[in-house]
Amino acid sequence: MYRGKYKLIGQEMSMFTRKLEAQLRYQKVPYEWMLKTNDNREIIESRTGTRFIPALVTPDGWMISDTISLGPMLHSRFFEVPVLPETPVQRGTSFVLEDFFNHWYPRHALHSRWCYPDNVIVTGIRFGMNTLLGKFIDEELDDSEQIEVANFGEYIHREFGAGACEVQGAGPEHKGAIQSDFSRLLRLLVQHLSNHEFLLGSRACLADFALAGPFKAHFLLDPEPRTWLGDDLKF
Ligand SMILES: N[C@@H](CCC(=O)N[C@@H](CS)C(=O)NCC(=O)O)C(=O)O
Repeated sequence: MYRGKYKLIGQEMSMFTRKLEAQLRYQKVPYEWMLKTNDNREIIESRTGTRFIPALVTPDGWMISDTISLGPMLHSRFFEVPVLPETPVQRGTSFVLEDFFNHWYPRHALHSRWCYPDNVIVTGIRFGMNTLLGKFIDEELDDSEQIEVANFGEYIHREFGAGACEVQGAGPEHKGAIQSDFSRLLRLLVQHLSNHEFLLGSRACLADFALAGPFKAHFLLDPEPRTWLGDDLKF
């Protein structure tokens, strides 16, 4: 009944879109991407009831948002690849860690994206590709498209980025605290993942996807946080 193709609606630079993508990939859910753009924004938001991404379209015709509830739903639907641990302690730990990654790392993600002018330029072009042109970030741009996206970073920084950093306590004045907290995370991860394949052992759980999201959408993609990765994660 639930077999068939799913659709992941979101954007490539969104940590929660990448979180859901990680789960879809791990569970081998058949899916395709649909970028949320200025042209389809209204119709998507009228169905999901929210401006937040991602949303998931299911083969049975739902369009649902919020990875917090989508995670367990996909766990049940694709039970051959479970992503909720069986024991109560591990299951509880997975939810606690998922919540922590969802709510703590947006600070580092927002700060590293919007508080460094060179990063704003690069990331703005990528946002413009997804939002204005409906293109993926590895696609080519012609001359007029390049002009269209050139100053989009400045626009999103003004309309969203600067304010979001302030609300999250992640503005330029928090540079030292955020960078040192990020180094601590990296040290712990390198130490843990040198002995374990995933956060809670040999299988991924919801917390792993919540960790993968900000790395894929921000820390491994944006030029600024890539310089924070240090020797252990040079690539
Ligand atoms: N609880 C939601 C959070 C989703 C979320 O915060 N998405 C961000 C993008 S990564 C968003 O849509 N932000 C839009 C905004 O703040 O206006 C989930 O887990 O899916």
